[in-house]
Amino acid sequence: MKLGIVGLPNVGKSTLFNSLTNAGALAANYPFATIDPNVGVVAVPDKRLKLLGDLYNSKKVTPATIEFVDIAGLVKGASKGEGLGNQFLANIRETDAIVHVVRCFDDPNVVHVDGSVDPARDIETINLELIFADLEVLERRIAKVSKLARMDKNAAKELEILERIKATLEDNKMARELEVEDPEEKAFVNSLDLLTWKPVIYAANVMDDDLADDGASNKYVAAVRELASKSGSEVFVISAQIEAEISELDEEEKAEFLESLGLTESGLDKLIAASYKTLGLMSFLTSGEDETRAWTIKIGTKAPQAAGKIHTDFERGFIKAEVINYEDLLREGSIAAAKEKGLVRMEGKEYVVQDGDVILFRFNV
Ligand SMILES: Nc1nc2c(ncn2[C@@H]2O[C@H](COP(=O)(O)OP(=O)(O)OP(=O)(O)O)[C@@H](O)[C@H]2O)c(=O)[nH]1
Ligand SMILES: [Mg+2]
Repeated sequence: MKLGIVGLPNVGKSTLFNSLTNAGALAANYPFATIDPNVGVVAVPDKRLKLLGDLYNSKKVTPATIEFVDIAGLVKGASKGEGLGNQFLANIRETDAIVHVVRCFDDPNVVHVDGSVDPARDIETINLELIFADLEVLERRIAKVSKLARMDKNAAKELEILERIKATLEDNKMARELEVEDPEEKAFVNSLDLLTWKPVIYAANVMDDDLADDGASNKYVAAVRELASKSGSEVFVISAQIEAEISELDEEEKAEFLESLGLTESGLDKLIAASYKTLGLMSFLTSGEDETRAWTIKIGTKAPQAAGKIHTDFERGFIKAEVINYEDLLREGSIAAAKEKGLVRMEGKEYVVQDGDVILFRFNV
């Protein structure tokens, strides 16, 4: 999973990015790969992994990961070259979702590019720039496809969809507001990598005081929530500054610090929960002496396709899956004990994998 971070300049994107990549690396003792200073890989915190790894005496425990991409802030007119322009948007075209950081804190020491804090206006500014960037992509594509459309039925169909998206954007709406039911059409729109087609998760960046009640008494957060609810988007409240402090702590200190703030989870935990929810994702686990590992799949994935996440051979040669619920396994203390109680099920091709399933795939190639 890959997430791109957008927002106005100086709203806390890099502060958040740095603390997430730092914390994610620390929390699971996973060496985050800095592919590029602005791309970070974060381990998905999952308490089940360590316990399961201990049970199997695994040599290695591998968490699921999320890749974050941090880009420079956009300003009004970015598509026309204002500020640093929108040259960096290409870096987030190939992401699964957009994290839109919105400033919801007052601080006279931190300059706001538009002179005041106003989430509704700020969100609109960014959304418009994303719309303009997508329009450029569409116009180029339309120019190419329209030449073919007279001769080719497929191209004609593509042109029709492209025109429909263009009209939506010209109406100042995000592409994702367009209803696309047909799976083939959907796949085509997906392939365009339009920024406004991707789901968005709003990160409301607040002062530490606003964390305990989840931003309930912050009027800026209320404005973000109102806007987000119109498009059914997730909002999560964070303090990038606090997150930066949390990222310096070890697990135990982190728990204490969170408690002192009246919190049960960090911003990273919230962001991951919001992204899994937005993208309809869940995890299953595999465990053995060599490795215990978490795998991310879409909710509703059947056993052979889940196996294919591990290796294409597993999907091709799928025979069956030996499945046990994580909690059952932990309670029984070993797979042998669980088998005796009949808690290990043999599942076939039609089995829909559940969150927290521990699976051993049987395959033949
Ligand atoms: N008070 C306060 N200041 C913050 C918070 N988050 C970030 N800042 C400050 O805001 C300034 C800008 O933060 P950055 O994270 O660099 O902002 P950015 O969004 O990456 O900005 P660009 O890269 O210019 O687009 C820094 O001085 C941060 O210390 C916060 O939660 N509270
Ligand atoms: Mg930055």
